[in-house]
Amino acid sequence: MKSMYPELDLDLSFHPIVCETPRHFTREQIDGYNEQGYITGVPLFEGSELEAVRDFFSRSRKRLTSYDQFQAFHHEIPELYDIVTHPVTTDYLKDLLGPNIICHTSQYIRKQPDPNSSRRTVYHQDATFNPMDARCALVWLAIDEAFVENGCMGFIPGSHRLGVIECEEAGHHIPDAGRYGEVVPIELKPGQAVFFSDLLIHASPPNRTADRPRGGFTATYASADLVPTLGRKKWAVLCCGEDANDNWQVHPRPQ
Ligand SMILES: O=C(O)CCC(=O)C(=O)O
Repeated sequence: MKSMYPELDLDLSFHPIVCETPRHFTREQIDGYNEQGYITGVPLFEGSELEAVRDFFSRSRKRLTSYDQFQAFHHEIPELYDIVTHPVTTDYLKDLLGPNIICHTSQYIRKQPDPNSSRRTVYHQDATFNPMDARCALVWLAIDEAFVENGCMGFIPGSHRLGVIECEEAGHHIPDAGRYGEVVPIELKPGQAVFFSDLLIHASPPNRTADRPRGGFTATYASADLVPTLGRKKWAVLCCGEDANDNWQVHPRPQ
């Protein structure tokens, strides 16, 4: 399979970012996104703001499923709403997606330390999960320090330019992903993020440390002008600008 929605006529090819005058990323970073599919080491949260974010995820552990993750609560939980709509993040995103931006998906994964762990995230492309053209940008925010031994993300640079690749039903796994290039580990300090294309092939290995949890929060963003083609509106949070064509079922900030 190539998409969860084979019945939809989706454009699942990469369209390079055209940004005449980047205001937050540098021109080199935008060119890097087009060439490699990502921009890493972006500082989003620092100081007391970072402490508050880490404290929120620490308090939210009760929400974790048996897979050590929880999904799509950013329209229900004020703290998550505030994280996905934070102006530092959305300012960067404006260079990639334009002035009107929604966030339609989010996910927190806390990889628990376990020297015997086999819990990996298999190689996949996020565009295969979405009922829309491949125009989304993901932001993966490190809640804890993320490094190779505790299961940081691994990217195959340039793989986004291949479009969607045949994958298995289970986890949308791309077998033998190594044939598409060498994996680059994305090591990050808490509060730093990596921005990446929904077509980039990525995965993360198990956390085999004894005592270093690896929490990471991913949010998926798109231009509000992108139309989700499900035959009905998909819910989203409006992060900046407007949804002028009423494409999304926009949720207000939860109280
Ligand atoms: O946090 C992880 O280890 C995996 C996240 C991921 O693959 C994704 O958000 O698409």
